[in-house]
Amino acid sequence: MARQKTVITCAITGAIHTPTMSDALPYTADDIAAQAVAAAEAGASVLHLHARNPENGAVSIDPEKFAAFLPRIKQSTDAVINISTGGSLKNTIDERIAPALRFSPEMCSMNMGSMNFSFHPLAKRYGEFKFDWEKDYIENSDTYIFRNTFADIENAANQLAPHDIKFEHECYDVGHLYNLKFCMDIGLFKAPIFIQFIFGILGGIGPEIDNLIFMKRTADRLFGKDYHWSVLGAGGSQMTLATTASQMGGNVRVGLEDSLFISRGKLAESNAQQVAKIRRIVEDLGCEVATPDEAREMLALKGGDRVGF
Ligand code: KMH
Ligand code: ZN
Repeated sequence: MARQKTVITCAITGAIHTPTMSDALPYTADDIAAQAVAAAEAGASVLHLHARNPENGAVSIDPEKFAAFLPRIKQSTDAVINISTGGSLKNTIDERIAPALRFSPEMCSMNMGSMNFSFHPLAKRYGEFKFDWEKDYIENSDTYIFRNTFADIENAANQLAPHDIKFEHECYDVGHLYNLKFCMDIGLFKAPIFIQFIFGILGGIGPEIDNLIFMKRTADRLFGKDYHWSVLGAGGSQMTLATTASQMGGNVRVGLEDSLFISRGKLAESNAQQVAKIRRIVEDLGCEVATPDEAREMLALKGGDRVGF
């Protein structure tokens, strides 16, 4: 049987890293659009997008901020657009899904459980910050609860259902797979589902290969053949876990949202550089990278002509 091609998702900017940590982290609409297009040209078939305040790089879930770059990305690339619904640890689920409701993308994220979600240890690495908001934002992340209750998930799924959006089910620990199974059993999500196994977030499961095998085995037991999967390793585990996942038949996610580095201790110059690296590894090890249309077919997406931007 032919081996399934590998879908590379690139997560362009996210909500964890701040401008002080890397000059490459995009936060203006121009830079988000340019880096997204370059990542697609380098081999990413899915672009996972957050928005930021163009003045100071602060995280934003304002749909207007998405409006400043979505049409530009669509004009220049055929890649699948995936809009985050998890982009703030401080807002309600209704506020977080507003961009996806307004722009009706082919994909959006769906976070599958409530958890601690912290990056406060990063604060100690930087003496000075480019912008006022950064230090408190990072330090106070030890007080954040990333809220995704069953009621929140059901509310988001019901509001988004008419848009026929495929979810990137973000699972940060093994319990989240059981949450997802429960939600499928009550009819909230339909197969084939797409699961993003996430490793290395403080508050979630750690980035060991043993844990990847455990998550995969658990998902096999719960979902049988009715699912596709991808791996996101945060920080230093990004490339190792992506490489392992691709060799296990899974898909991969890279991007500056998840790691600012291209190799140990060396900052990445761009999102595209990370995509090019994982593409090279995947191809050298005998797999083929999926085009956007191949990703659409595999994940049963509605098509780029049915989005709202
Ligand atoms: N930042 C990642 C660890 C989302 O956007 O909904 C998870 C994420 C969540 O991408
Ligand atoms: Zn994200």
